[in-house]
Amino acid sequence: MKKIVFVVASFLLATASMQAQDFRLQPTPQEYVFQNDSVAIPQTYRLHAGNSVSGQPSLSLLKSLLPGETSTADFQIYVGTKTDKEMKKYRKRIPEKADGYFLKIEKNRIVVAGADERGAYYGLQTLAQLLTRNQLPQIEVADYPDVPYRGVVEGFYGTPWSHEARMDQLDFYGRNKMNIYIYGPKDDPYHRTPHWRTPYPAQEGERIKQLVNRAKQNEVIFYWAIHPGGDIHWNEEDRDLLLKKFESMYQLGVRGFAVFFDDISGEGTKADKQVELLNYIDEHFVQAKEGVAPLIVCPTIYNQAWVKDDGYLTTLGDKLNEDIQVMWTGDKVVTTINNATLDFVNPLLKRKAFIWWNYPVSDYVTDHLLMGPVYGNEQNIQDKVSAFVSNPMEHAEASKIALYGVADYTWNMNQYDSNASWQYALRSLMPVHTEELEVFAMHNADPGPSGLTFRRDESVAIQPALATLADTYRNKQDINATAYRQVSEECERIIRSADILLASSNENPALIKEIKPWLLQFKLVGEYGKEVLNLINLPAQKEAFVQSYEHARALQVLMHEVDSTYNRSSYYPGIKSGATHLMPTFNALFETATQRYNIQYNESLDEQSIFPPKENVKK
Ligand code: LOG
Repeated sequence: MKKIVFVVASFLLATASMQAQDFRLQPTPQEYVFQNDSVAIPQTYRLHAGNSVSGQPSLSLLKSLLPGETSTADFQIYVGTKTDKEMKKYRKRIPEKADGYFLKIEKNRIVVAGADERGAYYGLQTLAQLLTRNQLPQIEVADYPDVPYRGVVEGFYGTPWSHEARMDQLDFYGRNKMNIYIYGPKDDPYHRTPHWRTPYPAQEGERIKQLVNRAKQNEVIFYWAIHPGGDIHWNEEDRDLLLKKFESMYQLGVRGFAVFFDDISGEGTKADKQVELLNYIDEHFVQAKEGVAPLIVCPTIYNQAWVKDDGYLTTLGDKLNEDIQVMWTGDKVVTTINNATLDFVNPLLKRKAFIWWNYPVSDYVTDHLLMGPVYGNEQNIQDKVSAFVSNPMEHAEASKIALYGVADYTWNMNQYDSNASWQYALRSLMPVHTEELEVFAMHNADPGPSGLTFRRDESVAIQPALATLADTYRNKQDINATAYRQVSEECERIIRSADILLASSNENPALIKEIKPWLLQFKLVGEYGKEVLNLINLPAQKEAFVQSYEHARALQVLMHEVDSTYNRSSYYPGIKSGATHLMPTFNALFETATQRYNIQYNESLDEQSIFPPKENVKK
């Protein structure tokens, strides 16, 4: 579909208080037109609300944004969906897409017209973003998502998110127009073996109830996933226990259900048995009960690299009831999503794949943080997927950096700009110390080598200087002054950013708490880099060299200590920071400088850098 985007720059320039360059609607709307004029934020207004939004999240959101409703005001606000008579005049302007909306702000009126209730809610979320300015722009927005279901699957190994983090995430999804959250943390014993058959204890059940309600307020569909394949018996007893568990979740308010068969072996993997169970659940539970969303399955073969000629996917595709959604992670377990893998799998599944995107999940490299931009997914796959959900890190707040990107990408693929979206995420998470967070995030982005072979760009801007420095030093050429200065400045920036972020926990307490061990490590990386730069400058000064060497060595010991003190995850314990470009370069410089010193003075300083430790074998 062709999209038209008009942004009238003069409007932005005309309104000095708006800091135009910082303003961005998120996710990027499909079409919008700014006029030159702006409108004062109405203190009072007369409300014309359609029946279809009465008692719905859209209306509650409006009332929380603008409390001044009265029957006498001049300013009018119209809210509704295309079926409401109040919307008659605007019906033609509403995009004919689920979750779509039309928003118009004029001198004396605001119109929010949804294709459906969720669309009206999203129109109000756009209004909410515009209300963060001093004045409202006169604007017309016609908007809808590219991907019908966008959101998160909490599907990682490791410590499940806390209740508070989940509540906060659901609000975040609402604000960013994501409409699905799938609960399936591997280490919740009631999700998987051993207790998938048992209902939650009362207190945990109560929490699920709260999550369901919070999801509803945010127009998010709350899915609860069960993972029975580790020890399921294909008999009536287990089938009925599974349905009983689902029934207990239904009683808590859950209206979306998923069955995960990933990462299992043995009996549970049989395609025909899985299909039989899933169709049974579909017919006797999902279809039979009031208001339940389509069933989702994560198959055992959920990525292209694992496909054999055993007909597993063909069986699912041919035999699963047609409204059952099937998850797919792409051409490998952890990868970016492209047309080729969808062209491969959709015909086998006989439906559009439901994408489970394994990013920014870090359970296969828990000693790393994945804080870089979201990039690499092809930007024209919208018509080949039924949904796109991201599997995050066990660090909920830090995962938002990627989730802002996922929300933006899935809403408006063609116009997705990964760097702009990343900048927006950094600014949203740390509005005051955005630059410091950017420095940290750019150097903590790559998972590093692992069996899953997924890599991300890291330390991009400083890479050329690091390479020049390392090459010239190794080849005994003169130290390149520019590269030296750039790396030196980067080390200063790293130290400064780490300190400032460590001291800024009041700006985003949850984020700083999650990343604190990595900030401590990051600061040491900066200090180590700085000392190594000293070291390579000092071959002629024996004493000064030894002092510098001792400090660099001490910093290696301290980094080792951070690495062996924090994050005792049973998966991959430890704390790695700047591990792809910064540390290897600093270590190479350290080692070469020490070798040369030993030769020159016939000494025997230990030439091996001791951090990171050598034994690091990953899944
Ligand atoms: C698991 C998932 C895990 C992810 C990354 C799927 C469908 N299942 O290899 O729980 O977080 O990889 O390690 C997986 O991706 N298995």
